[in-house]
Amino acid sequence: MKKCDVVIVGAGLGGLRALYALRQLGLSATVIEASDDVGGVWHHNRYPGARCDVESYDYSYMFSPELEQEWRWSERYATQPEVLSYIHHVAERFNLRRDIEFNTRMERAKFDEASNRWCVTAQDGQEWDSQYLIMAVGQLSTTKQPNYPGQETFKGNIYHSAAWPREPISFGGKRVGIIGTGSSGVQMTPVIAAQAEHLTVFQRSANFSIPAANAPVSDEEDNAVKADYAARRQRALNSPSGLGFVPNGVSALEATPQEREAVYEAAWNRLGFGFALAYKDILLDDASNATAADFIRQKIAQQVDDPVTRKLLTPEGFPFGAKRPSVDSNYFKTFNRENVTLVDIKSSPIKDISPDGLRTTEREYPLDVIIYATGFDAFTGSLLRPEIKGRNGETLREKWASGPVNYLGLGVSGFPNMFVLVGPGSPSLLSNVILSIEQQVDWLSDLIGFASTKGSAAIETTQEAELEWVEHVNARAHETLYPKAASYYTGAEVEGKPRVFMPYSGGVRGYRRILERVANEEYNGFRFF
Ligand code: N01
Repeated sequence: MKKCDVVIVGAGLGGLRALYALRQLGLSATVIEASDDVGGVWHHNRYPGARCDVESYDYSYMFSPELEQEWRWSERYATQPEVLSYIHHVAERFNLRRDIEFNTRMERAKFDEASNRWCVTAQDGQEWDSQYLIMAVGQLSTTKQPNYPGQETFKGNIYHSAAWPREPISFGGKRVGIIGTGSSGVQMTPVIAAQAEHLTVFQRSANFSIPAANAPVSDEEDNAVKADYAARRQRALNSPSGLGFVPNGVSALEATPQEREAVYEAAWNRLGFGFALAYKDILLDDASNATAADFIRQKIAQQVDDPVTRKLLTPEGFPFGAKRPSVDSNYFKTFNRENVTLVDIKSSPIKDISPDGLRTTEREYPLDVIIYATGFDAFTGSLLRPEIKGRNGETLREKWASGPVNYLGLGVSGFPNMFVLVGPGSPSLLSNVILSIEQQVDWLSDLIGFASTKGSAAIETTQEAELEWVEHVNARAHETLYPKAASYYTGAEVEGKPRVFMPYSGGVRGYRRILERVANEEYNGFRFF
């Protein structure tokens, strides 16, 4: 058994940042990573058209001013290969690989109450004895794989967007079917449509999507951002979502229809995701939200020629933004192409897959390639896959049987010295995740430093603090419109999953203030022993 201070699970953006920070603290850390390289979701999601929908300058680490200055982003929204090469650069630049065990999937971990240490076991039998366990496994890393009858008989290839092969796939001359129209489906549709002989998109629910307004980054723009990077970071840290967009302080209902139209038009043409902040109450008030949703529906209508397809692509029945909207490049217009068909699988669901294609309850679609863009078992999928045993042998699966409970999203009572990065109960997927990672990792390093100064072997969340936090997360969620959609924020993406609102909707600034207060109160809500 190998001994170290910290085992970090996952070598994505979170795990790498945690490794860097804990080394700075003088701790010995080992990262275990199931795949053969760094990058997490950016390593796996290689589908055509994959790109970040947070602006590159904001979707990057802020811990190293030199890195900030030297890295040159080529586009406003970086492609997957560019984000991945950035992550590789970081891993090399800070010499992180030497502490990463690749091809090593965590199978279980057990807390030993006598020594206050974790025993972490990998699938291949390797074991680590560590004081701390940090789960940096990602929120969107356990794929949701449909299991249609007959899929094993399909003569062509079936791919999942998040388990994409490394070698390029040629769609030329092929009849391709995409199942799923979330961000992944929306990003790949225009790119595959331009290559395939025919593309059929199987849609269960339409969602809102905002144009990315992507553009190359000019030298002038690059210089301007870098001259003022610290201020840009401050804006991001002080914004609700960590994206740097300062929300318009006005209610959508206070504006005249003409003013609203102008504000929405400007946001539509430039802000991408930030469209939701065009007015302060779009995500809070049904009537305000309806003004934004109507504007987007009009925009969709203007882009789609065929009335039946247009209606199908128009989202209805839930507020804009309550389900994560997509950010797209020419998604809706793609359905005007002769070689693209949209199929409504809500009214005629997929029945099975045959050797030659896919059958809905209505008809058969001959296909050469099928793509599942069906998403993930979000937030808890990867946390609950391994068996994690805390105090008294209770597993995390048992503890979270009715949904995740934790304190600040970070600590779980009964699981001393275990911390979760950007998981449920934290701003996580409601924020610029990389900023949230840095916020949590720096705070966690201080917490661990504090425990070590006190001479404590263990840090554990109290049950009272945990209960209060869960109530607070719920209360904040119910001040918003988020719970009004069946989304992966609420556990609706997986049948049988507990239906609770998972991320913290109080914003990264609000969250940071809470973290600061807790730290100033000598980490109120944690006990040290
Ligand atoms: O997954 P999703 P995603 N049969 O869950 C449908 C991030 N991301 O991979 O809505 C038929 O959003 C499902 O339909 P419905 C981002 O946070 C970021 O697209 O459940 N259809 C839906 O249409 C994003 O939100 C980037 O009715 C089925 C789709 O599949 C998150 O990842 C890029 C089905 C799943 O959509 C997830 O996005 C891409 C079934 N059995 C993704 N099961 C960036 O740019 C599901 N669907 C950073």
